[in-house]
Amino acid sequence: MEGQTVVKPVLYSYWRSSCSWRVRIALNLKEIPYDIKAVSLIKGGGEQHCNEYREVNPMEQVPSLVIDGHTLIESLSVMHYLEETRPQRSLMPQDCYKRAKVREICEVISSGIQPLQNLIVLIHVGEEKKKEWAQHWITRGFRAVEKILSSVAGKYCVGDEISLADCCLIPQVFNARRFHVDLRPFPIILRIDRELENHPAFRAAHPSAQPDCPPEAAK
Ligand SMILES: N[C@@H](CCC(=O)N[C@@H](CS)C(=O)NCC(=O)O)C(=O)O
Repeated sequence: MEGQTVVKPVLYSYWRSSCSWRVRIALNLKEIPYDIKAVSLIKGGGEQHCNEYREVNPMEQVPSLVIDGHTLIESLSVMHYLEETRPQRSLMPQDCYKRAKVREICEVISSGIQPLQNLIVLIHVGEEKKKEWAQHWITRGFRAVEKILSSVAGKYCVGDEISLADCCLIPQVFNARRFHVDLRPFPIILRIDRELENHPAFRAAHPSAQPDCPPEAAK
């Protein structure tokens, strides 16, 4: 793009946020360079609630992505924007049925699991009950994901190509482990997690590799 200054996208992200992690994976897979602006979900009651950040993301959540002169929120919507504007290394299959299954897995995770174990909900549930609560909802959602995968998984969630479904699944497995969910009933989920744990794009997006990861949690 001669004569045009290419501005690097900026991702508002928190190291342990699974939704930020989804977008980090997609950016890495598509080899889009980006800068990170860390938003601590913990410090001072959560920087996501400060006035300045509310202007960026009225839901007071991460991630948000500033790209092409726009500010975008909602991880799935952001990943679809990347897919539509940067088709290199496609993260959606060509086949319509497979595309539907990718969206289905993304929805089960992003609407049916993650919101129920999100920080703001766990604070409301209370310290005493939060582990059991998170385990219940993650297990319930993973039962559905495992069932869907049993008919569509190949090497990855849908067939043998990495898709947006994998971008959503891997961070959710990390959260499941954080809450000590018994993952033994989910052999396909575990196999895909193992398949992708050493993939460079996934490794670089891992919480432990983030600039705001506290030293005690860094690998
Ligand atoms: N649907 C949103 C959910 C975003 C979300 O829940 N983000 C979490 C971190 S993974 C957050 O910012 N939580 C802050 C809070 O609960 O106060 C998306 O996919 O981007």
